Amino acid sequence: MKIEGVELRRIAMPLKAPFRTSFGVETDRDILLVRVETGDAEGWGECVAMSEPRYSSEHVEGAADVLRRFLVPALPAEVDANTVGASLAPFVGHRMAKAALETALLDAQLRARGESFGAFLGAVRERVPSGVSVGIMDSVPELLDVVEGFIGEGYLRIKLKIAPGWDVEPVRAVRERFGAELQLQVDANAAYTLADAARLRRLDEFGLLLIEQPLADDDLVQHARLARQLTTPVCLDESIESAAHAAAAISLGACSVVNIKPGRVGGYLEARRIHDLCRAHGVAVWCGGMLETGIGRAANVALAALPGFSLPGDTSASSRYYANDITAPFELVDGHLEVPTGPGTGVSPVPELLDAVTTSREWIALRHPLGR
Ligand code: OSB
Ligand code: MG
Repeated sequence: MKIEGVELRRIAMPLKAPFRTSFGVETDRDILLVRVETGDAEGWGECVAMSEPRYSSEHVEGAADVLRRFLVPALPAEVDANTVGASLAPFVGHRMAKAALETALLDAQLRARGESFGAFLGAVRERVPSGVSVGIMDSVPELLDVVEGFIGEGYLRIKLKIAPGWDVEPVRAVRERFGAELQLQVDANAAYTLADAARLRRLDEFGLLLIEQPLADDDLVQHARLARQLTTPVCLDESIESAAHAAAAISLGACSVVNIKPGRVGGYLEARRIHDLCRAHGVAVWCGGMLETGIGRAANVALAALPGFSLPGDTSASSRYYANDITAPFELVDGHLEVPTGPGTGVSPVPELLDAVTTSREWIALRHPLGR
């Protein structure tokens, strides 16, 4: 596949409601979209880097910079999305930027041959169960109202963001109000240390599906120690940036569940490798989210249809995030999202909707000397 050029497009997407976590509050997403143009097709990738490096070291402006200066210029004249990772590997890190580019290339390649992401990745389901990630609220009554709304919409699992000072009480309140049958889990985004083990043990009585990333991203050893002190299964998010990290976490006993986010691990191919590895080791996986538009969501939903995804993902409907998505909205039907079946991701931005939220565009033409 010959690439004519790559467009970096920035869009501003106001969230319907502020999303508060232990690392900050998000009100408007500043999102980088990558579009590649080939002779036969175009392909889209959504970069999940956030505007500030608080969830991870990447941020949107840094991702745009590394794409324009290093990753796009490193593309060979003849690109195969399956092997392009090797051309990007000399540049350390920047997995979210790499993921966006590789996804756009994969999308173009699959569109050109009429194959869907789901078929390519190995999806075994036509629809995937959806959970919803609920941010930190100002009060427990407000939280209960929000959770009640999501349950009413049909979400099959609730994830509560927690932080020191917002953990046992909100979890207890949700359990008391909605009962033991509610599939419930928590996400700390690395807000605790091993010194908080006694506090975290108090969550054991609530029958949670899992606790996500209680400790620092670079602390697999301490996660293993913590896991031995809890009955709640430990799930890792921030700590798992590659299949190698997943292998290390599994062999240390640092987790028994993995949240797979394709952006965090450098793309869908690495995400599939992590899925395969976890499956072989009996480690459950589920598909995380980064407040994506329909572009990123479509590919996530395809990934979540692989056989090892045994828990509902943070694959919520478009309406959970945005009043107006840039694609046809993903809708919740019986608590599930349908896996797109069209070529590539199966979705495209609606030009007028996309233009209305675009804040900048940059075209990077690919020049290969001597027709290389
Ligand atoms: O830790 O899973 C996380 C959103 C942004 C950054 C990190 C996380 C999240 C979420 C929301 O929990 C997931 C979603 O609904 O997209
Ligand atoms: Mg998380």
